[in-house]
Amino acid sequence: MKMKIGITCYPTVGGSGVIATELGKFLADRGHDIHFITSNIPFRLNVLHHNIFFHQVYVNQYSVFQYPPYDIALASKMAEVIKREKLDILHVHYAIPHAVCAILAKQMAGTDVKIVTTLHGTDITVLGNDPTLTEAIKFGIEKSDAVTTVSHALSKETVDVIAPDKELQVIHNFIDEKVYRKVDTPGLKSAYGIKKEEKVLIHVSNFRQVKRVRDVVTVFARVVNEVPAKLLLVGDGPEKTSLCKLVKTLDIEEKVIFLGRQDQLEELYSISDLMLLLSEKESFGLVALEAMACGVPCIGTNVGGIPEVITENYNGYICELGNIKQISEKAIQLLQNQELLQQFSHHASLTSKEQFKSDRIITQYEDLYRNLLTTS
Ligand code: GMT
Repeated sequence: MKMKIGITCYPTVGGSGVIATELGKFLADRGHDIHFITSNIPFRLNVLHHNIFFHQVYVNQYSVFQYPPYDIALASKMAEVIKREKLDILHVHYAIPHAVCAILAKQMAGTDVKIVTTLHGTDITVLGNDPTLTEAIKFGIEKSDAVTTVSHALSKETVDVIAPDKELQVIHNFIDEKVYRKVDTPGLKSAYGIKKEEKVLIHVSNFRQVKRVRDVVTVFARVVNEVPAKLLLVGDGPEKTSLCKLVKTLDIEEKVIFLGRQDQLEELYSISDLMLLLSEKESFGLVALEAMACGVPCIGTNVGGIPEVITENYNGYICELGNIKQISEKAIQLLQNQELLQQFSHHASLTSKEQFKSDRIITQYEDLYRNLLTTS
């Protein structure tokens, strides 16, 4: 059954936008009509597909309003698209504002479009604890026709923080295996000044405080005392300036390469030996899965959904949050053992191909949509 599916997400760089966009692309490949309803073209929507459509939400600023009415403009655009395109499903990413807007839009449109909400983390782990928003998040979850979370850990946290009267279905994240795979990168290492004998550690994030990039740098400072290595720091965000200072203080400026935001991540992963994801909040950790798909083992913290992606002593290690000594020792031990490193690298790519196979995960979303349409 071919479905007409609307998708709303934040179109900016970020895991939730990536998942929403990739899901739309995969569903379009399966013959469904996909309608993105977003404030800007999602950054990963970089293909021309005859059944992918984009409906832009315009938010005008009026002097009588203190704040631009994004939520109302979005709900209004959603209602317009639901009616005109006869949407079967509206799949929104984030409970607020998107689920709440979708519920309002459904009422405006007066159709029986089914609303699916996917929770990605920040909407629960940060906003869920803000008393000014709790009731709106609960409402968005309970009034959706179906709600998914990207990990078991996030489901548990949603129940603990919001206690919604709603079943939550876990559908893990996925990556596009055609993009994320080990690729040939002739000359890339030497272009970055990385010597043959040096190991490459990588961290990718938006450099927010929750990502604990300071821990990444501090761990690396210990690693580089024992193993010739370079650290690639990919991304940008509020912590960048203080990180540059830390790198200087630790006297490792020659060893750390700040790359800023990058697009061709598969090439950077392909020259890396180890990823560090040491966050204090992480509902899934999509970058760990991307790295693993390119054969890079990961060390992550025992936080949120990270242990659902990284398996201890198989494709990496799970360490205590902030335990610099433990994390550094594990990293050094792995980087000094070429045989183990190769084994973990092989396991990492197996994990992405088997446990998080995109085909299987897209089918889980398709089944969810179909069930909603056939059981109503
Ligand atoms: O991690 C971020 O700061 C971005 C955030 C987002 O909303 O895009 O990522 C969240 O969703 C991703 C996709 O499901 C997950 O892989 C990330 O773990 C999650 N981030 C947090 O939970 C902090």
